[in-house]
Amino acid sequence: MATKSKANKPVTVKDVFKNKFTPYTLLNPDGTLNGPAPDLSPEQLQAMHRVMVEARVFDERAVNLQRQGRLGTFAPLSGQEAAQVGSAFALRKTDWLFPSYREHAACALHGQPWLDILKYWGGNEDGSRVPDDVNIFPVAIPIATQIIHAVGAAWAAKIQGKDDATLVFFGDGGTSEGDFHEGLNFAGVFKTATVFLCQNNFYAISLPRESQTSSESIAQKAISYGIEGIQVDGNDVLAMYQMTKEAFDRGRAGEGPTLIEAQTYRYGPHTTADDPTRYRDSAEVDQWKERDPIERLKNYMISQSIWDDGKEEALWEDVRAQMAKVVEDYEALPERPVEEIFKYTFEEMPWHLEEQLAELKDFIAEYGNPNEGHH
Ligand SMILES: Cc1ncc(C[n+]2csc(CCOP(=O)(O)OP(=O)(O)O)c2C)c(N)n1
Repeated sequence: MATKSKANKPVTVKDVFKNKFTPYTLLNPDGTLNGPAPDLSPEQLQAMHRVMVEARVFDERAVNLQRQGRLGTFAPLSGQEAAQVGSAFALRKTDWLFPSYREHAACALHGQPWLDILKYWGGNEDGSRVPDDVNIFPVAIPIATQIIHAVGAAWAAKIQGKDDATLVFFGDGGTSEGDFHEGLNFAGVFKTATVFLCQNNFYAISLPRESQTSSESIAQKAISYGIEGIQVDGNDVLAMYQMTKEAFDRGRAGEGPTLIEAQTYRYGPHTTADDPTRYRDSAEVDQWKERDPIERLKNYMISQSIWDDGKEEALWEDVRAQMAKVVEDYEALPERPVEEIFKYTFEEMPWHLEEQLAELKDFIAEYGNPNEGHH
């Protein structure tokens, strides 16, 4: 797992690229390091830790709300916090983030309010409206479509003479889509400042990674597009930050894009509509929990004497109160009219949507609103 650094030189993407089929780990589960620490202040480490805890608590609350019929379908991320927070921490405010549907931690870190994320999953159209000064694209449900958007945006920035980068998230399943191929190919040719962040959580819903592709790794796919691809321990927030930061630096300098395969795991179901016990063993889940990303950073901060058990306890308490308020605010929102789900794609509603809306209204008149109670 570990990649030793020579002398005291920080390990670079190039070093890791040489042993491209071995995931790079900097921070071990017990909190020890395999090389020099990245340049992060105690406050920055604590900020990373806080967002990871926020994401974990948000997840718990959102799944419970869904189970109680108080929220629509939800895609939990627990277990994948480090892959998202480590990489998104390397973004500058002016860089653009392109999420799929599971990147709540990355989005919150880059400035999207938790309440908006909850609104999205509650079917409230406002949840797709990102604040003006926050550079995040709307959630992409069609797999891998966001990849080409991210390349286009980075190319546009390059044409405009800006050194803004783009970070795009997708899963191991997303790499089987044509958009993945087109995006990486284009980015390689035009040397866009794009980081392709594959969170390989080893399943695309129920389909295991081995059945997804016969490639030995996802990272090696980069080679065919003439770009660098690396495997990183996705439960190691420091390795994720270090590699993404360097990939951005090279991208901004015109040296092209990077594919990062972050090996991680989702503890929960694909979405609340999925039952993972039908396709995976609980022993496998337990094994990954021993490499928990939040525990790992906590252990490191304690070893650096910048954290302690008391602070940890107070943090969880504070975050639980924060998320309780988010849920309270969400549930206090006025109910939205059903027309809204038909409204925002076309300036004028086409005939087939008008027909569907009329049908829905008839249904509600006869049977009541199935969405009642959702905000
Ligand atoms: C183009 C397209 N095909 C199929 C689906 C249905 N679908 C939703 S999620 C998913 C699996 C995606 O797995 P992966 O890319 O590994 O991402 P993960 O959910 O594990 O993060 C599929 C097939 C979809 N949303 N879009």
